[in-house]
Order: sequence, then C-alpha cells, then structure tokens
Amino acid sequence: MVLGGRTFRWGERTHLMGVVNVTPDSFSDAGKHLERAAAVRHALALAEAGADLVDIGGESTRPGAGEVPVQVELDRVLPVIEAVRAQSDVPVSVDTRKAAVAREALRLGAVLVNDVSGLRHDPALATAVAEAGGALALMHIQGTPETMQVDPRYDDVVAEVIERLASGIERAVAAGVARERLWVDPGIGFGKTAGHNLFLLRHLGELRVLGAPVLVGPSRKRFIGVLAGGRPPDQRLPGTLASIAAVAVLHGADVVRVHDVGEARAALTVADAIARAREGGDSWGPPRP
Ligand code: PMM
Repeated sequence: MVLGGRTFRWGERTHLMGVVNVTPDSFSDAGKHLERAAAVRHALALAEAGADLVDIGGESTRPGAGEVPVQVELDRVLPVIEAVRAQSDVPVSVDTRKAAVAREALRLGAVLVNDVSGLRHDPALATAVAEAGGALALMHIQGTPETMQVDPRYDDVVAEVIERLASGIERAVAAGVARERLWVDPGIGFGKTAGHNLFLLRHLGELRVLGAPVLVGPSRKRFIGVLAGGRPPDQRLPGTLASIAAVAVLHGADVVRVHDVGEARAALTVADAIARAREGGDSWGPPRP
C-alpha cells in the first residue's frame, strides 16, 4: 500500500513504526517547548535510523493512566506533527483514541490514525478517518487503560482478539474507511497477562484471516522485563529485539512498533533474511567463492 508517498510492500520485510511520545510532566511554557523540540528531534532521528513511519502520541495509555483532555492532547501533538511534516518526508501516524485529535492531525498531514481502543472509545473517529481518506490501525484492548491489567481473562485469547478486531473492521468500513486502509494489532499488554502476550506473539500469524496488515508493539513492555528477572523499561532492549526477531521469523507481523528503531532495523535485517532464506543461496546470501 502507498502511505504518505511511501510504498509498503507487505511480505517483503518487517516494517518499522517508531514511537514518539509527547507526554510532558512539566506544564510550564519552557517545559512544553523543551518537550516539543525534543519530540521533533526524536522523530527526525527515528526517521534517519530507518523508521518507515513515526507514531506521535500525546496521551499515555500505560496501565492505570487516566484520560487526557482533548485540548491538552491537541496542544501536545499538533505542533510536533507540523514540525516533523515540515522537516521530513517520513509518514506520520497519530496515536489517539479521539476523533477531534485524529481530524486535526490528518489535516496537518498525518496519514494513519493508531487507535488503541479499536473504535471503542470514540466511534466518531472512524468518520474522521473516512472523511480524510486516511488509514486506521485498530488495536485490541480488554477494558480501558485504567482497569485493563486488574484481572485480564479469556477463554481463547487468539480467537477473542480476532473476533473483536473483525467487528472493529466492519464498523470502520460501515463508517466509510477503505478496507484496504485498515491495519490490525492484538494490543500486547492491553488487558493481557504475560502468558496471553506470549501466546498472541506465538500465534500472531493467525490474525491474517482478517485480511489486513498486522501491526504489533511488544517494545519495552512489562512482560519482557518480567521474563528478564524484573528489568525496568530502559533495560528491555535485548528482550524487545528477541521478541520482534521471533515474530519476524514466524512471519507474524507486517509492522512492529518500537522505541529503538536503529537497533530494531539491525535485528530485523537478520531475522527477515533468515525467514526468507532459500536453499542454495540467493540475493540475501553472501557471495559464493
Ligand atoms: N502500545 C502503546 C501505545 N500505543 N499502539 C499500538 N498500535 N500498539 C501498541 O502495542 C501500543 C500502541 C504503549 O506503549 P508506549 O507507552 O511505549 O507508547
């Protein structure tokens, strides 16, 4: 598919969505400017490091996080989107659950809306995407960020995630979003135990029955820290790289959402080459003597 002037050839390799969180803890003007400039610099660095698109978000959806008012979210993301669009041709997605934020972001040149609620938070979001002719990533979540990790339960996690994403697709299409502009994401860590996350990653390929590119975001998530004996987020890079390499070899994802784009690119170059290696050597292999 063509997105923001770039062609995404599904199946050829694993594509990279770089994470740009604009969630300042300071509300002073100076703090905001620093945060904004840093976010723009970060987005440009991710583009330089090989991101196929950058995902700009102004609302934390960490477990327990509350909702951010629309105006605050707009003030956080719009200037960053505008500056990135002015300084780079990297396609921009906006990570939001709100139609009002999606609409403004699309107007400023974002090409994809990444909705972690899968249209459950604000059904008008689909209309905003449809009107702009944008793309939409639908993510699965059980519950809301406030409560999702309290006691997640499933009878069959893969089947239930697929069923909910399928209903999201139908709702998006009914609102006028082009079916070929939809992505799906199982929502790693969003109302899931470590066991659910691992099982979903192992069976990610099953989401292909939905007929949409599969996006997945294991980067720095808690289950990776738990498996590594309780590592904090800034020490979860090795586990993150292992998770995306495993997914690539299993042909599970078309796009992975990561914080560390350069490292992910290097790991995926190897993992994608292994996944596509043919007997007797081919264009991926070293020159033969
Ligand atoms: N994870 C987070 C935020 N947005 N969007 C999609 N599509 N998939 C994810 O897994 C996802 C997301 C939370 O991670 P962050 O706080 O590191 O951005």
